[in-house]
Amino acid sequence: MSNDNLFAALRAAFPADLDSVAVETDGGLAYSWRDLDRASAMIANLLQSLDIPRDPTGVPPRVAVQVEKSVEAVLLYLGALRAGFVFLPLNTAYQSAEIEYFVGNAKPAVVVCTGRNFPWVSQLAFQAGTRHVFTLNDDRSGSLLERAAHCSDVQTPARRGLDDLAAILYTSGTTGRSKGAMLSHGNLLSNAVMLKDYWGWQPGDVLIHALPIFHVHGLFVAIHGALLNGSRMLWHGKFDPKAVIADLPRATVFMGVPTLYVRMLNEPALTQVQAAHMRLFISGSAPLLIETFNDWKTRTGHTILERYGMSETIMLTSNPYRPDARYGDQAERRGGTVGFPLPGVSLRVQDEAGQSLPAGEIGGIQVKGPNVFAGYWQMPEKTAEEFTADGFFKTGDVGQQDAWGYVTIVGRSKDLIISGGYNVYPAEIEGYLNDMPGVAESAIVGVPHPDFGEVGVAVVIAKPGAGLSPDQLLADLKAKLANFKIPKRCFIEAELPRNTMGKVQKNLLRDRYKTLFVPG
Ligand code: MLC
Ligand code: AMP
Repeated sequence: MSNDNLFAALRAAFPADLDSVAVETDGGLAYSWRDLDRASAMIANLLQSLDIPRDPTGVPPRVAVQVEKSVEAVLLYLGALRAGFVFLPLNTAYQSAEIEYFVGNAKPAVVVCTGRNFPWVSQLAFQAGTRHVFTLNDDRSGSLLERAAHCSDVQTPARRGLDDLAAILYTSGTTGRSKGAMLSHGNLLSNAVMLKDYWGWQPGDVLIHALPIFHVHGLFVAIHGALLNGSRMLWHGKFDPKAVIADLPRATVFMGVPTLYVRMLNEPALTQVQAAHMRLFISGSAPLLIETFNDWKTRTGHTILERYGMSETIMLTSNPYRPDARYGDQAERRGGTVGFPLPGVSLRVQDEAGQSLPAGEIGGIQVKGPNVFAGYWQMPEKTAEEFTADGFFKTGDVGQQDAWGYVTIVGRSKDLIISGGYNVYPAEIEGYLNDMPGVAESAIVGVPHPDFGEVGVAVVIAKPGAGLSPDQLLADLKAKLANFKIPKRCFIEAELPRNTMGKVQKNLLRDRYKTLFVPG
């Protein structure tokens, strides 16, 4: 009987020479394919040896992970897949209130955190009923590896079906409460297998990995891509434009959010000669400005391939790597668009009344396919709201599809700011601001920013007689929330603009502050 555990498919793609290098780090370490296999087996055996009471929901145990980027963190991901556990990655910037919510909501059997954060993370985890808290640092120290060192390096992946849960990715909700998108082995595997072909992965490809590994982009799209192709990764612990440019002659594939491309374009070392060995530059997670797309082509001779995805769906659309027969031989990578629905993905654009719109008309983007998640963790009502009666997922993105099939995203119906590829939900931050002494109400809007694409700006209304300091409000927020969520500026105003229904007119605020960081 076959095993649909995603790890089994990844393992089957390892090259025959297990002693060749799989990952080379910017810290000078090299990991062979055998190392990946053995170390992930040891972690899987450790997880499977733990005393974990059976979950009343019948769902396999969750392992929540908030650690700095390291190859060992990838080994933990692979080990969790092998063990049949559900992997739950968390942004390293999250602070205690955010972590408290995630562990309380997901009830992980195992939590892995950095040694530095162990005192407060373990306290929150134990309070939430977690029995096992391990540490893992980016210098290969910590109790996880110490314990795993005593386990066998041979392991048979737990038997899993395509619909079995493999990962939960939290994406913040419009009401402020984060929702856990449940991704199955089948969701992840089908998307990875399709992308291997669509993006023309070749023998000898080498991927530069410079993204965080707690989101779809860095964890799934990049890592699955490389592993499924048996490709070496050049591992960057943190994105540094100079270091990535220096590695281009040794690599063939790079994946980044638009901010990474903008920062590399600021470096004189980025030239056609330096990029000559590269095969493919892929961008996604946030809109790529047409200027960035054009500048990149001029500077490097390469046309960036832009694609579009979400935590709930992994990859949905992509510009073509090679001429796409379905759309005519001429189909090219077109800047400002996110390309065609990927093979197997059905995409339609609907108006608010639920009518499908013809080519060229703007509406809500809805999708269906083997990559689309099963629903939000323990939120059946929320899940039902986000799916149509005929099974399409409402992405919350607004766009159009032209007569050729190219999809263009023009906006979002969800109140969301995408800053440097991270999602920031205004409702969450407004909630924190509104709870602060002296604050009557607040509104957070996104405005254009040359580096992050978009950043949050806070507009705060004081209670009568209260004296508020914008800097103090931002400092108070910083004490509570992940750094990237902190508005870059704060203004105290007399009132918020409202329409006749009393709804805050965020478009007017966006207009008021749109030239704060970029010239008008
Ligand atoms: C850091 N800061 C940010 C920020 N990143 N603020 C807004 N938006 C961001 N994205 C804060 C820092 O905390 C710091 O605050 C200040 O801004 C300057 O930081 P920096 O040193 O310039 O940031 P850096 O550490 O270099 O990080 C920037 C970055 C990083 C672009 C490298 O944000 C990043 O890796 N982004 C990629 C996100 C990603 O992988 N998204 C994929 C999601 S998956 P202070 O106060 O300390 O000065 C998805 C689906 C799909 O969306 O389709 O792929
Ligand atoms: P996340 O919830 O972090 O997975 O973010 C998903 C959101 O990122 C999508 O719903 C889009 O709004 C946005 N996104 C991803 N890729 C692109 C892209 N290429 N262009 C514009 N927006 C994008």
